[in-house]
Formats: sequence, C-alpha cells, structure tokens
Amino acid sequence: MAQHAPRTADEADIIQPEELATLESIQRRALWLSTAMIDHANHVRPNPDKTKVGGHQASSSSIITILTALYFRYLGAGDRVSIKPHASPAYHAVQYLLGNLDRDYLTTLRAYKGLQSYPSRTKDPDPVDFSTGSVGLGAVAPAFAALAHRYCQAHFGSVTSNRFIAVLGDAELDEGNVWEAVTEEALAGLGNVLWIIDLNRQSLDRIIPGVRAARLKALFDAAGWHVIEAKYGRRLQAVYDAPGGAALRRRIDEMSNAEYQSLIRLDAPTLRRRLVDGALTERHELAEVLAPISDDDLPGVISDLGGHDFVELLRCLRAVDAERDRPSVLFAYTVKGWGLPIAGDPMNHSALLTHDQMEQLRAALVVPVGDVWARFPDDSPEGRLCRASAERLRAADAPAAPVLAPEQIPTAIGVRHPAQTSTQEALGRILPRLAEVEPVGPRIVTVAPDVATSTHLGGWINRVGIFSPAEQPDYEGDQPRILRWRETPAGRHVELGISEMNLFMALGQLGLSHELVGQQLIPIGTVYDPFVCRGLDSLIYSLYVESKMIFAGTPSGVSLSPEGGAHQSSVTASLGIELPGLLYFEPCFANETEWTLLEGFRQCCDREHGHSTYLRLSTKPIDQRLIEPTLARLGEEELRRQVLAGGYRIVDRRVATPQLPLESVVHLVAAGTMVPEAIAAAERLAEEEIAANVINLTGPGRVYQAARALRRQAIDDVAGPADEGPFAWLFPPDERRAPIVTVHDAASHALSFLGGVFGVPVVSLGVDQFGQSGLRGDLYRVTGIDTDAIVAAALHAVELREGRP
Ligand SMILES: Cc1ncc(C[n+]2csc(CCOP(=O)(O)OP(=O)(O)O)c2C)c(N)n1
Ligand SMILES: [Mg+2]
Repeated sequence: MAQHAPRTADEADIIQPEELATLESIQRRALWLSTAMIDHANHVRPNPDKTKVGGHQASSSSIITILTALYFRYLGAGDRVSIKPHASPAYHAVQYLLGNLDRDYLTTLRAYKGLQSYPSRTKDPDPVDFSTGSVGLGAVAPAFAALAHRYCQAHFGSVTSNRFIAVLGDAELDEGNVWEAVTEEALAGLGNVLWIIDLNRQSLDRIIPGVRAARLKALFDAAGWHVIEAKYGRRLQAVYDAPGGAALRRRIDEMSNAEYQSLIRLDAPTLRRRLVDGALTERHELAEVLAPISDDDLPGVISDLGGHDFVELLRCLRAVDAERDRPSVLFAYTVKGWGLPIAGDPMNHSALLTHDQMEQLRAALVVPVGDVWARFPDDSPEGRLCRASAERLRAADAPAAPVLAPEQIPTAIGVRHPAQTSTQEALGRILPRLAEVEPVGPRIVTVAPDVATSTHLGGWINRVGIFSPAEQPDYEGDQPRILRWRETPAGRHVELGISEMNLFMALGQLGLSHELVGQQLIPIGTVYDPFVCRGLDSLIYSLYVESKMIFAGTPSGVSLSPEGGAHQSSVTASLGIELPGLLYFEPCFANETEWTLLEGFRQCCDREHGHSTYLRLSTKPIDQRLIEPTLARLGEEELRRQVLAGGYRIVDRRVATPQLPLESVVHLVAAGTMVPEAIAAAERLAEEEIAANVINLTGPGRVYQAARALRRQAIDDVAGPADEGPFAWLFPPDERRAPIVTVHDAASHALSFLGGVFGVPVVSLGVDQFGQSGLRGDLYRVTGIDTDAIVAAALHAVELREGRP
C-alpha cells in the first residue's frame, strides 16, 4: 500500500536551503504569471464577443509546486510529460521562465494563434509533449508512449526518450479509460512511468468524498503499481511529532474532505475552535498541541499539504527513482487555489480573482511593480537556476533515427489471392509478406484488443511473434498448431486486453514514436468495426495529436451476417469521411486492399502532412474476377491511382452498353462489399434499356474532399481549369446530369452527399436500422441493399430525373 517516503533522509541531503529558497521564489513567480495570464485574457484584453474567456486560476495553482519541483529540479533530457488540461497557464508560465516561450505570448492565452486553453502539442508555441483536454486521455497517453519506448528499445537499441510522466487532476481518475490503462497487462512493469495525482479533492462541481483516496491507492496497488504519497508538509509533520500531535493527525485524517476544505478558509481563532470543538474525542490533546502555534501561523500549518512542500515532494520523487520494475503513482495532496484568495472554495473551479485581489497577490508574491511579466535577472539565483534547468532539460538528446521516405514504400507487392476472398483475408495474407520487405517491414508493429486471430492476423503472428519485454516460456513447444504464440522481445505484435480505448491510445502513441521516442513505427491495429465507436474518444484524441497510424475495422456492416445485430457497424463509414486527419478506404478487392494499405504506409512516412488510415474491411467472400476487365482496360498503374484517389468505374456504360442513349444513364455508386450487387443490378438494368455505370467508391472520404475542393474553387473563382480530381473520370462532363443511386453496407447518409456535387437526384441505399442474425441475402433484402433494391432505386432515380416525384 501507499508508502511514506522515508523521513530519515536529512533534508539538506535532499535540497540545500539556498536552493530551496530559490525554488520557493520561482514558484511564487510561476504562480503569479499563471494567474496574471488568465487575468489578462479575461479582464484586460479587448473582448468584443463578450463571451467569457475563462482559464482556471485555481486548477493551475494547485500544481504549481509540483511543476516547479519537476522542471527546476527533477526532470532531465528525454523525459516526456503530460500536464492536466486545466493547468495549461501554469505550464506556460514555467516554460516562459525556462526561456522556452516568448514574452509576447503571455497576453495571448485563449486568443487566436496564442496559447491554447489546454496544452496542445500541435498548436502551442512552446514544447508540449502530450495534448490534454478531455480528462483522462492525456493522463494515460504517456504510459502508452512508454510502451513505444520499450518496444523501440527492444527492437532498435536506441531511443531518445527516458521517463514518461503524467500530472493528473484527481477527478481524471473518474474516467474509465484510466482504469483500462492501469489494468492493461501490456503496460505492466513500465518502471519509467510516473503519474503524479494532484489530489486537491475537488473536481468541477464538488468536493470529492474522502474515502476515494484510500480506494484509489488500493486499486493502483492491486494493479501492481508502486504507490507513494506526499500527504502532509514538514510544518504539519513537525506538529504531529509534538505532544498531542497524534490526536491532531487523527483529527485531520478522519475528517471529511468537505470539512477540511472549509477549515482551511477560516480565520485562525475560528479554525482553532472548530478543530477542537468539532472533535468527538481527544479535545484536551488537540488544544494542547495547537496552543503553541500562533494565530499568524495556524492557517498555514493546517493547510500545509505535501504537494506544496518541495522537500516532501523531492523525497517522494527519490523513492520513485528507487523503483525500476513497475510504474509509480504519487498522490500529492494539494489545495485547489493554493496561494490565492479562492483556495479551497468548493466553487473555485472557474473563479477569477478581482482587480483588487490581483493587486494584493502581486504585492504578496513580490512581483516588480511596473513589470508584471518580468523574468528573473540573469545573475540572480533564480535566473541561474532557470538557465541551468533549461540546459539540463535540453541536454544532448540522442539523435532520432531517420524517418522512411514515402518513396521507400513499394506501390505494390503483388500478393496472389484465391478467386474468392474477402478483404479481411487479403490483409491477413499481405501482412506476413510485408514482414521481410526492407526497409518498411521491421518498422511494422501490429496491435489488437484480443481479436488478432479473429481479424486474420494469425499468419502475421506466426511469422513475427508476440512482443513481450522478456521471453515467455512456450508450453505448447513444437506441437503442430495453427497459431504459434511465441512471446519474445523480438515479437512484432502487441496483444492488448479487450479495450478499444487502449487500442487507439496505443496506436496513437506508437504512431508518434518518431516524435516522442526517436524511432519511427508503422502501427497497424485491427478491431471489430462496430467497436471503433467504443474507442472513439481515444481515436479522436490520436487524430487530434496528429499521430500517424493505420487500423482495419473488420468485419463491418451487415455483411458479416450470422454474427448478428450486436456486431454490425453502420456509422463508422461516416466517421471515416468526417474525422479530420483520417484517410478512409473501403476496398472491395484483394489488390485494392494491398494498394490502400501501402498508401497508409506512405501517409505514416509523411510526418508533416500525412494522415492516419482507416481500412473498413469485411469477411464477405468476393469474386476477384469481377475486377479483371477493369484491370485489363485501365492497366494496373492507372487503376491503382484511381483506387487511391477515391474510386473508379468498374462498369463503364460506354463499354458495357454503348448502344444505349445518354438520357438513359444512371450511376450506381457502391462502396466495398456492395460492388458485386451493383454490378448485377447494372446487368439487369441494361435489360430495361437503362445504361448504368458502376462506380466502386474505394475512398469515400477522398471523394468528399474532392467535391468540397471543387466547390471551393468555384466559389473562390480560381482562374484556369478546375482540378476535378476523381470527378474527371467518375462523372465525365456529359454524364453529370444523370441521377445517382448509392449503395453501402453502412448508414445510407454517408454517401448521399454525391447528389449535391452536380445537383442531381440521388437515392441512397444503406443500413439505417439495427441489424439481426441471418443469411447475407436475407439481411440485404430486409435492409434494402440487395440487387432488387438497387434496380428499383435506379428506376425511381430515372423517374426523379424526368421530374416525376
Ligand atoms: C471528458 C471530459 N469531461 C468533462 C470535462 C469538463 N471538466 C473540466 S475540468 C473538470 C473537473 C476536473 O477536476 P480535476 O481533474 O480534479 O482537476 P482540477 O480542476 O481539480 O485541477 C471537468 C469535469 C472535461 N474536460 N473532459
Ligand atoms: Mg481536482
């Protein structure tokens, strides 16, 4: 259980008094700057919108001691840190004092192109290792980055990173994703991970019940973490050691958080009375131990918590360093609003100091009059410590290994597939072939949340093995078996427990390993497509931080048929189209799967502009011969180009039904598994004298982006011929008045945008109800995406074009 760091160590051994005084002075300035930054944004900067600007003075102040201890004493080069979202001003204040942020930015908190409301690794001007904002996500990110560190160290020998630290708000531990990470076996034993919990016992609305801290410590302990606490500061500890001190400790330990929070806001005489009179026992001892403490000192002593005591914190951090084989969590007891007049107030989350309170604070924190944004003079002890700390933090990082160039990724590797196969099987056949392809193969790492075999990663796993920091005994020995589960440090598949939140967080951080760890990885995850939604928050987080990863959602839609309604995805296609930073492909054929996967690799190699890639795959066997005529007509290179640009005409009416007039044209636009049904529908329509093109929309997101760009060009009146992108070959100019039918094993809405591109009628077929078990044919019929439904929709679309409702 929670350890108290040994108090036997001599204080002077932990920190010299002069340095302690310097740290105290730096923290005063950091507290001022962080509070003043928020004040300026809210009360000084012009605000024509009149919407509250915000910023969290209380949340920032509660980690001010922790941040000062970390950055001006503890951290070194290669340490990567995540800061709780609402303390971004405190973080920027520290970066300013370290010389990593220009003074001009101090007046730009929450302004356009200024300091972001929450730490952002992509948008803030100073170095931010991990973005935070949605509580719980930034908290766990460093632990997954440490997994990338461990993996890269085992595989490539050198890394640029060292320790991975998260400073969390205590209410972040309410989020389930935190516990999914804490109990994840793949993260076990990461001795370079430290979480510092800012235990101010307050969240947004409320004071957190006291029993929680004890429970939380027990949970971490049970999960194999090293638990330490910085509960009381040295002043309070000294009182506990005096006669009657044990009674005071019991009184404070046993009182509710709400009572403690109220006590620390009282004047000394009332505080003294409440402490004694409010006790059920030991009143005499309490009065005795409090008697020698003056009224001037009493409030400071009673609110003296370990998270605001440098010596106590540094003592705990020393205990952290002594532990190498498991992650550590330090519960640092703090006061929300520490050092401010709003300290401990239950409603202080968004509270802002008034003008008068700011003035008093400036005087109390000895900020130079007339220079509220002052740094320390270079030749002052504080200035010297700031400089020395900045140098220590910057000290020679090992150089990062070079990133592969997109040109080093093959365009195709020509895997052969049977005549009938699914895209899921195709991926399973392609990956093992890539294992040995230099230079990309060794950089591929796969991840699955307990679905590796059911998403067809078996062949890959047999080839490359499972990653484990230490070799695990293989009790199955050399017995012949379909899947060899060899766990070694050389393995290239990371198997997670069933947590899609962990999957996307792991992929996200592995996909940033070049930036955070100094070694590039190409992470590929597999997940049942419906459960993409289960990990959606961390998927969005990973895209927001511009990670470069690949994942296959498979199987998808109702095409998986007998598996039933609970496993049928529908809205994921829309996510693929709509999420920024994500490239989405829904291939139908095996060779398309290969080309789109390799495009995903190229995206991972373009660290600046590359996107993550989502392949929406299926278990439906597809007749591969259907693509042959188009392959012959366009040639492999051109077909591949069109596939990657978003789509191609797999049935071109100019070839299939040249005798039918232009007025009879209808476009059948199908994505992924629905292409064969659309082809069959086109044949039937030809019998009705309707000329149907079938467009295989391999990349609906890219096509949507092209549509957007086309309109933008028109609105902006760009000179010269418009870049029509895939529309040039999908909808040639003479066919742009033809109506469209879309068919997709996904929500019908996803492709309905196509009608708007050239302003024609569109009938969208898709899955807009929850599914059920059944044969594929039955399910296609009841959802209205089978061949009959496509034919009927096309006939209706033709009527629409002719003006009939
Ligand atoms: C996922 C999510 N839900 C809700 C919020 C809104 N919110 C912002 S801060 C906060 C409470 C945070 O409390 P704590 O983590 O203890 O930090 P403190 O403010 O005490 O420093 C909440 C609920 C959020 N940012 N993210
Ligand atoms: Mg809190």
